[in-house]
Amino acid sequence: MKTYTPDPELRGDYSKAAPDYSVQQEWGKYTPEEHELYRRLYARQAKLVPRYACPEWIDAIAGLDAAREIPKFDAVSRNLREKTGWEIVAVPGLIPDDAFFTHLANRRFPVTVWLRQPSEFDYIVEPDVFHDFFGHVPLLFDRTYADHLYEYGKGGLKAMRLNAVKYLARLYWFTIEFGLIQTQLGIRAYGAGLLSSGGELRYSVEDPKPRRLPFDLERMMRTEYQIDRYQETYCVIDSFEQLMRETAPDFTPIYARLRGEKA
Ligand code: HBI
Ligand code: FE
Repeated sequence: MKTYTPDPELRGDYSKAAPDYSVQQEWGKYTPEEHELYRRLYARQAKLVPRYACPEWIDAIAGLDAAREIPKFDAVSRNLREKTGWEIVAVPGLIPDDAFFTHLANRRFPVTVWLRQPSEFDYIVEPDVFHDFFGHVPLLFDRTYADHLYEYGKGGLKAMRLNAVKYLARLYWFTIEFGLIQTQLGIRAYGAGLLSSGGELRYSVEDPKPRRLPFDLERMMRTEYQIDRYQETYCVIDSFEQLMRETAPDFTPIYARLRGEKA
């Protein structure tokens, strides 16, 4: 088995992680200050999401009772298992691609246990529990989105064998992290990086500056992304069914083409 040396800059305690990188959430160890910070993050986003989040996300968060304190993953997992067969698995932070994809391919979504510092209220580079939970978990209650993410996990393991994770990661970035969706109410956000952001959520939906392009798989896979500023380009899907349908084909010839090989 490959050993994983976390980037020395990565936060989180990897020393107690199981081989699949799971840890205990140890909910009792969160401090009152952490619950308070989480509550403030939640309250800020709660003012924005009615106008900017997609309906599926809004419907799901209502059933989660996640506004008061950092949620207990076990309780949410019980609920989620019933609805879509998914569960949450606690992780120390970013984990290697193979571990990440393997969890998704088993309908387990890795959620970081630690919360950002108060000084990072507006911006954080790495995913923390607020981003992972608030941004990603509600949509796991949507059957089509949940099925897509399961397929993505399987596609990730395949992309590793084909040495093409770079291309697949771009798809994830422009959809699961920063995706927009066309709805009857106009364009809304479903990407977790948007839903958990104090500034970019409104920007992505409303600001005239960024480009909002229709779904184009190869274009996404060709496009490098910036992790440290608002996106210049967003991809707008028509529906989660479209996302599922357009990502169903075998990507092997596309990867070959992108590498400049003959398909
Ligand atoms: N680990 N915890 C965590 N969360 C992620 O979103 C994540 C990860 N490891 C790898 C990874 N994402 C990406 O490289 C893949 O989506 C491509
Ligand atoms: Fe994320």
